[in-house]
Amino acid sequence: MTNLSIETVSALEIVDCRLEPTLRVTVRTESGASGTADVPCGRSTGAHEAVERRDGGSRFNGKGVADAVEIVNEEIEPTLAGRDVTDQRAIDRALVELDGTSDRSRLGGNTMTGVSLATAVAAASATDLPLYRYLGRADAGSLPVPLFDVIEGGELAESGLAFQEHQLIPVGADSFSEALRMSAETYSLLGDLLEERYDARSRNVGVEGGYTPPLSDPRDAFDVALEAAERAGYGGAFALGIDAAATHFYDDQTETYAVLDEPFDRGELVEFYLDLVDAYPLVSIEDPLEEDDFAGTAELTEAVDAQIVGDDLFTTNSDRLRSGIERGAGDALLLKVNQVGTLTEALEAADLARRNGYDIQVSERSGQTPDTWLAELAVGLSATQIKTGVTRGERTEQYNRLLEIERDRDTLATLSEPPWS
Ligand code: 2PG
Ligand code: MG
Repeated sequence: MTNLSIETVSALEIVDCRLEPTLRVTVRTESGASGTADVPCGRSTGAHEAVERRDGGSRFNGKGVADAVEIVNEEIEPTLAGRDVTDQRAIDRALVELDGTSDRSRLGGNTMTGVSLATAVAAASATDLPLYRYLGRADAGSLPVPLFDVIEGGELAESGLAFQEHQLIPVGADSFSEALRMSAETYSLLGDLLEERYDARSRNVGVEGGYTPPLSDPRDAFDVALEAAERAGYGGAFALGIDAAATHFYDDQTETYAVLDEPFDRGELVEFYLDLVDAYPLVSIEDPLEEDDFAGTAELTEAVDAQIVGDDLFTTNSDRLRSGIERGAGDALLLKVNQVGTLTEALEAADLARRNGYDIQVSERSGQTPDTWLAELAVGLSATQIKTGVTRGERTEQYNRLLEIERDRDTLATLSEPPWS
């Protein structure tokens, strides 16, 4: 045994920002170093994501993770004890083998994600490096550009909007701290503007801290967001993005999408996106079509002058990403570790994306905790973009960690250059 050997792996059932159970996993080494990671949970999940292990029954309305805790303590700890904590690949391979399923349903994608991430956090601590530096080795790049989900809809809020996220992107900022300040000023004025234009209840926020005005047309959301930017003195310094999360307003019986009053077929929805990009500074569209429509997504990617991000489309899965690359579907990968279940596989998907000219957007889940491994991962991976909602502590802690990294690392004081730069 070396002092980098894993001694214990343990888990605790905690709650996320929705007061729903999730896992906090701790890995300890023989040398006494330890690392803890919390597991995020999605709501608008993709059909091809790693399956979470949940208890069922009445406890926590079926969402408890007591079985997963037991799996960590009884099965995973004996499997990993004695292994080198810095050998992330071997540890993740052992988890995949121990699980033995293709969808991670035996151990649970949540269980595996927690152990995998806690291993990396413990390894960083054991080698005396900040996590972003450990993940990025010597060359952790510049800071990611943040996309702020300022107006919510879809599965994340009852605003009436079909698209899940309407994002403001501070494309005119020169540094992360400037991007954050510009966005904070604009977000605050957007609240005033929504109250003037609609009602005070518009200020209520959804799961990710974005406003929830009573709108049904995304163009109204764009107009008001751009006007807030003007008022803040940043006209032209913000672009727009959306996460359409189209699977969640797609009816597979009629093969139509419920975006506005009349349902759209695929061709009409593609036309709608093209019109939006013509009329607005819309530079990023996530999941424009239902999650298995590679052909339609490829058509749009080819036709539109905006980044097309695959979330439910790729589910951070190299096989699905490869299909997308072969067909020309999308040109950016949304990266969520718990979609695939291990850090190694997420990093492999990131590598594949990068080798094929796809940008990388590191992303939160709608169910988060204030754990900041996400911010570290974005920097460690040199991802050009991060999306992590807007307000609420579990989101703002990511921004605060990025501010610390910016301060600590002069060479990182520059912002990345996503495709729209
Ligand atoms: C998304 C995410 C996060 P969820 O669709 O991109 O914003 O939602 O975590 O619910 O899948
Ligand atoms: Mg999404």
